[in-house]
Amino acid sequence: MNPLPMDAAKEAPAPQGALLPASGAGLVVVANRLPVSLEQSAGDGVRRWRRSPGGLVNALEPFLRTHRGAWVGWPGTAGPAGTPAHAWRHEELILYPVALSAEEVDGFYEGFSNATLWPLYHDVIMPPRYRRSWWDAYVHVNRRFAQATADISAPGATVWVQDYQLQLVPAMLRELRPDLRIGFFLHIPFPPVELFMQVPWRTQLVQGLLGADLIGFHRPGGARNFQWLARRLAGVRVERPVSEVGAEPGLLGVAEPESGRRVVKVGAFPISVDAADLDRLARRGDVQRRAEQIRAELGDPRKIILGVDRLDYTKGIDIRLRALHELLAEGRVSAESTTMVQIATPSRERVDHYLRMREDIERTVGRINGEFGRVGRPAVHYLHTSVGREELAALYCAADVMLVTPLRDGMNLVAKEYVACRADLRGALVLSEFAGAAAELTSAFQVNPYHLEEVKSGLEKALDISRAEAGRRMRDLRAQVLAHDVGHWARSFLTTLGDRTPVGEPAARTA
Ligand code: GDG
Repeated sequence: MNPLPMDAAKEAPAPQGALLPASGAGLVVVANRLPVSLEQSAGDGVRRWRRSPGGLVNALEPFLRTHRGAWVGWPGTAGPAGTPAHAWRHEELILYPVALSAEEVDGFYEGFSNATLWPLYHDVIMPPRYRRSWWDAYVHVNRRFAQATADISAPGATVWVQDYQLQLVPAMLRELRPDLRIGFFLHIPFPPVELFMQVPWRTQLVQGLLGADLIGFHRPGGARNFQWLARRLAGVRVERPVSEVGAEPGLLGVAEPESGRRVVKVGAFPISVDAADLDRLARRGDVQRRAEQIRAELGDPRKIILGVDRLDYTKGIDIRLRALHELLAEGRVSAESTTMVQIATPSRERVDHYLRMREDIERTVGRINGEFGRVGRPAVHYLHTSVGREELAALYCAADVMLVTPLRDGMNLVAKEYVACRADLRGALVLSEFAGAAAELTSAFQVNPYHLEEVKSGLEKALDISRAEAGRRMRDLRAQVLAHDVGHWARSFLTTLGDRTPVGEPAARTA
């Protein structure tokens, strides 16, 4: 039995069993968070590990499970620094924790990751803050992740590093373990080059990523921005540009002291959801009954509008509330017949912007309900909480209109989950054109979230849609999501990463 490296974990059920093969794991996912979190049960008060909600976890967990890989990540609770780590098992997953101290969480996670990179990569919706101490923490913690991964990877293993918190890991890991095949995937948008150039440590970030054999983005635009920056900041050669369409990745030639040249592939891999699983879940009798019950509990309105997001300023929750408010005020939507439900999952509650945004949103909800609600019948039901998977599926099934209005979003899985849950071919999706998902979900009502009148008319059209048009649009959307699910995403990334077909000498390509 291996102890967990955190005080809090002493109250959790003990991890069991001999885990990693002596030679190490053959497939390793490295992410900021482990795919579990410690939760206290309301019933017996005991703290247990639970699978955490969130895009990354939902996307990777089913795939990793079938491949019996290991997952390196932070368990989400600060513990004493430098505690030795041990692999442990949760259900089918082998987990390898990287313990972070409270200071490391402050500098690396809340500081550089969430107050510098997150706003910068989302079009500076909020001003990014550049602090040298946060950068130092980022470098230090990335090195810890790289070391942990080097310790548990089998010779020649495939390692898949995830997301913006770990952009230095590929190069650090390559230095420690040149035998590994290293992939990196960015779950958030990669910004326009002019914005990226703000970062005082821009060259180090680009060089960190260039340690990978394959660097994946949601959209070709992000991949192209990266290629341009790699040439400009690290002097690498663009041997094949990323194309808008087509499966072939772009190629960068990196000069290496020993081999002379190493090829880094760069491409777009739009993530998706476990569509078949959600489809099955949503068809279940208990989920369908719960959807009907939700409708009844809301007072059987003619139309239900739904929003589901982490409470984050990128998601445009304020915009959709403003759109609804104006439509109600103009008499274009009636609170008698229409009710909105907004699930806002708590997120990053220690970062200032988030506290202010939460207050703003709650004030707006209060104002709408004050003006348009009546006793027992608010216009907006706002829940600052996370709901279970079945409940979420039931909400998707109950919603006539799904409102997804981010100002910028790497992909947005909620939009795809809604579609996957609507086998009945009913319901309508209003989708921001600044979500990565907009490139695939072209039969949604697409809106520019910066143009309030457009959001209002998109919402109005979705509310007034005929049964036939809803069916046509939903059939198109489902064809896309069911054929391009999360398995397709993971397979295409790992196949491209594993493909060692010689990609030609630079002279032949650029002559
Ligand atoms: C990042 C990128 C990209 C939310 N509330 C509840 C709940 N959720 C689940 C949703 C969905 C996930 O969380 C959210 O995923 P998103 O894609 O919408 O957004 P981010 O968390 O910002 O994810 C994003 C993603 O990474 C993957 O690459 O698409 O652009 O920002 O799966 O269902 N799940 C449950 N209860 C909730 O209350 N059970």
